[in-house]
This record gives sequence, C-alpha cells and structure tokens, in this order.
Amino acid sequence: MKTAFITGITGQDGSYLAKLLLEKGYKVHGGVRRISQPETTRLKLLGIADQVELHEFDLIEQNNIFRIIRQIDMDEFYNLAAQSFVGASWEVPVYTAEVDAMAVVKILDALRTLRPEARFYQASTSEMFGLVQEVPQRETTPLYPRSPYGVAKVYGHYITMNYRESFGLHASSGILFNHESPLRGKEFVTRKITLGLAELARGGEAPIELGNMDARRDWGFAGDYVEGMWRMLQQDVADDYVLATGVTTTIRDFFTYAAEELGMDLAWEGEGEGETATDRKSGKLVMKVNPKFYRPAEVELLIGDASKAQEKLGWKASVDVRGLAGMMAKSDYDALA
Ligand code: NDP
Ligand code: GDR
Repeated sequence: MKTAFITGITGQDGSYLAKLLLEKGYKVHGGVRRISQPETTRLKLLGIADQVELHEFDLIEQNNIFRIIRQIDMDEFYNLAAQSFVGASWEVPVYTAEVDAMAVVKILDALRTLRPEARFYQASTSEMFGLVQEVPQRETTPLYPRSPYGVAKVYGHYITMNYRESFGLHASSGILFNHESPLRGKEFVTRKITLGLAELARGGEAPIELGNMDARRDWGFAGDYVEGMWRMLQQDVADDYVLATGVTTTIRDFFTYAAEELGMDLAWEGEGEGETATDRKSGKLVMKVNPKFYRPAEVELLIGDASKAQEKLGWKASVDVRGLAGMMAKSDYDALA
C-alpha cells in the first residue's frame, strides 16, 4: 500500500485527489490549518472525511513541514496548499509569497534532507503565463506573471525544477489551467456565477455583480485534473506538464451556458462598466458589472496545449466547458431545494 501526504487536502483539488488516491488503495494523510473550526466540508461531501488522516499543518511554519516529513513514511507528497485566490494576492502579497513561494523551497529542502526517495508534486498554474507571449500556452512558453500570486507561483515552479536538476529529486510541476467543480470556492468566478444564478432561479432578486467579462479562460473539470497529477508521479522520470482542455471561453459565455442550464434566456446590453444581462423569461436583472471586481493587472487570455500530457501520460480532459457550467449550475440549484 502506498502512502501519500497532501497539503491543502481541505481544498477543491485536495479533496478530489484524496478520493482518487483512496480508490487506488493509498493510505492518505493531509494537512489542515489550525483554525477555530477546520474546514472539512468538501471531504464530507465526497464521503471520505473519516478515511483520511488529518494533521495540523501550516505551510508558514517550517517546523510543521519537518515534523510531517519525518513522521509520515510517505511515498508521494502533493503540495496543493496555497493562497489560491488571485484577486486577494494584491491585498496580501507578502503572505502569498510566504505560502506560495517560500514554503515550496522549505518542503523541497526538507524532502532532500529527510526523505529524498519520496516523489513530489507542485501545483503550478497557467497564471504564470500571464501576459500573452504565445497561443496556445505550453510547457516551453515564456512566463510573464501578472499578479503577486502568479509571481509567487513562478518561484515555486522554478525551485521545483531546480531541486530536480540539482539533487535528482523526483519533483514534478503540473501547470494546470483553470479547473472547477461543484466544490469550487465561492469567490472564484465560475462558482460565483452558478451559485448566484441558482439563487435567482429559486426566487432571489439580487443580480450577480462581476468584473471583467471579456477575460478568457481554459476551464476544465477538477476531477480530471487530479488524475493528471497522480499520473505525473507514476512516471519513471519527473517532468513538468500542462493540463488544459485547449478551448478558451469568455466569462460572459460561461455565464450564458450556466444560465441556459437553469432555463434562462439572457438579453445582454451595454458594455464595459455599463454591461448588464436580463432574463427575458422572468424580466429579472441577473448580472451587472461592478468595477470593484476589476483587477489591477489582468490575464486576458489563457488557452493551453496539453499534447505533452496526452502523449506521455495518456491524459485528456473529459468534460467540456458547457458540460462543466451545466454540472455546477445544476448542483447549486439542487442544493438550494
Ligand atoms: P483551494 O483554494 O480550494 O484550496 C487551497 C488549500 O490550501 C485549502 O485546503 C487551504 O486550507 C490550504 N491552505 C491555504 N493556506 C495554507 C497554509 N498557510 N497552510 C496550509 N494550508 C493552507 O485551491 P484549489 O484546490 O483550487 O487549488 C489547489 C492548488 O492548485 C493551489 O496551489 C492552487 O494555487 C493551484 N492551482 C489551482 C488551479 C485551479 O483552477 N483550481 C489551477 C492551477 C493551480 P483551508 O481549507 O484552511 O483554507
Ligand atoms: P483565476 O480565477 O484568477 O483565473 O485563478 P477567477 O475565477 O478568480 O477569475 C477568472 C477571471 O474572471 C474574471 N472575473 C472575476 N473573477 C472573480 N473571482 N470574481 C468576479 O466577480 C469576476 N468578474 C470577472 C477575473 O478578472 C479573471 O479574469 C484561478 C485560481 O484557481 C488560481 O489559483 C489558479 O492558479 C488559476 O485559476 C489557474
């Protein structure tokens, strides 16, 4: 039986990955932050809260990292914990750097010292591509991050590569494009949309307030992406891989797909700060732009080329963006019954 440790096990990806590893027969350990009430909702929703072993763990604390790596006889270490909200990273840039950048080298150095045979996964991100340098983006595309989050993740990415090359650690980075699910955090745009639309469809009146409607993202389903993470660590040789669907969609189109799932028929009016959407059937205003949600610097276009992952890992996204928007809208609508 293999043993894995997952940082960020209470997050979207951590909970799906824990489920996948349990299905594969792993003993699964995970790190949870010491807060007044540890957030295990997602693990409970997936029915696995009592099958994983949770440990108090904060990436800020170097001694926590050493303790865990010394204590658990692990084969695989998945580093999924992060201050993961791009928008917040301008508010807490130093904290974001501590957790998303500095903690990565602390883990790598502890692994090198205490458990060099363990395999390591780093959660890198398409946010590292930032300002468009190449379309579609692949493993070799130059990086140009546009947020404190993106900048911190670039450090995490390169230090993972560096420890692989310097010390021969089996350390891989997954450069994952946006992936979503019914378990997505409520501040991310997809879930904010599907939750807001579900409330409107159940009789609510409050329009959803959004920022940049023209940004384009390559959205896939989180369940597919955690399978890709696992496959990376099963390779004989560690490497970096893009995981993406290869399709890019505006925020506006994602909104439309989710609204259609709930039987709405949208009329779009205005542009920029004056843009709105109204449901023709109910006459309700369902969306208005609020510039408060604009970012100081934006990533306008993400579209990934996952052909390396397809060729070497046999990985391919199985859910398209319409299916994803529908799945999330339906889940939020049903949960409000
Ligand atoms: P979530 O925000 O859902 O989960 C983040 C997890 O990190 C939570 O479990 C959170 O704990 C934990 N965490 C945050 N800060 C700390 C800390 N200081 N110490 C220990 N744990 C901490 O993110 P996702 O699951 O969506 O993403 C997983 C990883 O993948 C992240 O690193 C993210 O940056 C990266 N990524 C995500 C993509 C996506 O589209 N989802 C795409 C590319 C990369 P708590 O529950 O207590 O808040
Ligand atoms: P992102 O996801 O920044 O790509 O990071 P998010 O859903 O926050 O934003 C996507 C795009 O939507 C635009 N947008 C809004 N975003 C939010 N959150 N709220 C709004 O009201 C809103 N209106 C418009 C944003 O400007 C942006 O262009 C996610 C995270 O999971 C990261 O951790 C991960 O690394 C990347 O995906 C890949």
